[in-house]
Amino acid sequence: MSEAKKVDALIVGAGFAGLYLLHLLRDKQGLNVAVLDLAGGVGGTWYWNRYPGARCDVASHEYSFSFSKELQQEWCWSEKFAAQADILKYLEHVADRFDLNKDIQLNTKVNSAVYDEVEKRWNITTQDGQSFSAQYFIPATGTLSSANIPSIQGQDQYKGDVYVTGKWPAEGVDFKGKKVGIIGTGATAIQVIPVVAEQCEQLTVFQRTANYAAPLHNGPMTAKEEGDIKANYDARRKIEKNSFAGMSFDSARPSALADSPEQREAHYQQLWDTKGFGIWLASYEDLLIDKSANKTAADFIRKKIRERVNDPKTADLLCPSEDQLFGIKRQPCETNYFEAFNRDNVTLVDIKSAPIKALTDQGLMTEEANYEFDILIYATGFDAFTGSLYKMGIQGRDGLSLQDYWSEGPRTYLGISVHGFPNMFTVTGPQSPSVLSNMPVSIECHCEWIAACIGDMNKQNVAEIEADINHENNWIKHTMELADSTLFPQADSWYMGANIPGKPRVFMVYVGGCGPYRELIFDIASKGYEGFKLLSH
Ligand code: NA7
Repeated sequence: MSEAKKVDALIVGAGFAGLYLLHLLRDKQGLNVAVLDLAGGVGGTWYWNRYPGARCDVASHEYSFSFSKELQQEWCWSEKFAAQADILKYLEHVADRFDLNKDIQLNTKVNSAVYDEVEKRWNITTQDGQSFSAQYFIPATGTLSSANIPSIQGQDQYKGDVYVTGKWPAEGVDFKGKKVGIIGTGATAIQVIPVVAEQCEQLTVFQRTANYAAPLHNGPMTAKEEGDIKANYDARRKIEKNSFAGMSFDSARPSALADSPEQREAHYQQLWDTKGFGIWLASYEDLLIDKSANKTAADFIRKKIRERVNDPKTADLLCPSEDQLFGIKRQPCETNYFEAFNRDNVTLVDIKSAPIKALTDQGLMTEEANYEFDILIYATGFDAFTGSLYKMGIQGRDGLSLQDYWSEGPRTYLGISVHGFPNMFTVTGPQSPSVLSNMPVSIECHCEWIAACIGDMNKQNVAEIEADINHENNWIKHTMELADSTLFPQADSWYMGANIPGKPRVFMVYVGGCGPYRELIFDIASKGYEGFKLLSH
């Protein structure tokens, strides 16, 4: 093993978060920073998720950095909702424009990150035998970056090609003349299915749970729209930062139950016709709190699905059941998803009533029938929040592993810091707004807080900052109480860790909203980092 390379901060991940943090710490504070990433290029999520139809459901001008006015004026988005290739190009441009690549090591897997209590530094080792010593260790590994491939009997028997949406090959896949099977009907599959259906000979969709998806309304970005956005960026960014979800929707109406059925129908219809996430995040304030209010939106969407799917039996299967609440799983946005099932070459198979028994050499066997295909796609989601963190062998004080400390669910203070893991910051970590928000807004918020904190520590000659255990406990309690005041914890969702066998079922997101959260954490910083223990050199 070579001698450890000494840096002030070591960041893992070169997506939105890693790129911005590198810029903040290196260029604004003159620190010595290294970024490591397993991928062969920058981009994080947008490097890996190259599957057909991959696109962001947040408007392109909102799903972008706000920190550089020049950058946001220079960059032109070609579509209202950017495709994966465009977002990747944007992030590559950011890396070039701010000269970030020289401090990013790609194709580098972190094997361990261990805190040395005597030296008060993190020792990080990589699979290729490098070692680093860093005062600050910052996992910026993303919340949905560890693909979940379910364990199914006979997986090694299947002789066809297998692809996982979250690890899609850069060279693409040729579906021409192929029979394709896809497992999953979540937000990802809902993007994949209509695109692959047009390219392949036959597509069989294995659905366990139907989803409430709403039309995305993508299209080319017109010169007028771009001009209006660029003329008003400052005001728009302010609205995003102060909003609940980091997006600039009009305010939700107070209560679905207070409106008449006609008013409600008109309101839902208007959102359905114009805004992807609108019906979920900007329709009614009680939608995700009150079951009766929730049912009004659920009924509306079921009706819309039935209007779009020709075969009544298929439509029934594609409609979420009456006991499935709307929006407590992440609402997918779609383009021609429901129409894909009107095609002659697409078949929907219900694997709730007849579950998958095994993969066979030619395809898949359910409790009812056999299906054959040349290509199998897993669109089966992610081990959210903790998956990528646990792969890095993180150990804090007394050699305690993060995995052991979190054995009953993630524990953080403010979603940024973990007791027993000093000088480690979790960007958009559990118990922060994170995945229930427009990620770049939450990422910028955390990166700016972390950079300001490191700047303050250096000015005050502080060697160590660590979350106090009582404050950590109180934060967990607070986030749980907030979640319990909503319907969110009632779903078997990845927000709850419910999609991964054996994972503790704990709601992992702060639902107090981006704006109030931002105010709160910067207020805590301004009060001398209330709830943290600071130790001088
Ligand atoms: P999701 O939303 O977790 O969806 C995964 C899908 O895969 C969902 O339909 C699951 O059915 C299905 N699934 C998972 N495991 C199995 C097994 N073992 N058998 C059958 N079906 C299974 O992941 P996505 O990638 O679509 O979206 C995740 C986020 O990425 C998205 O919200 C965006 O923020 C980006 P289930 O519903 O569990 O019955």
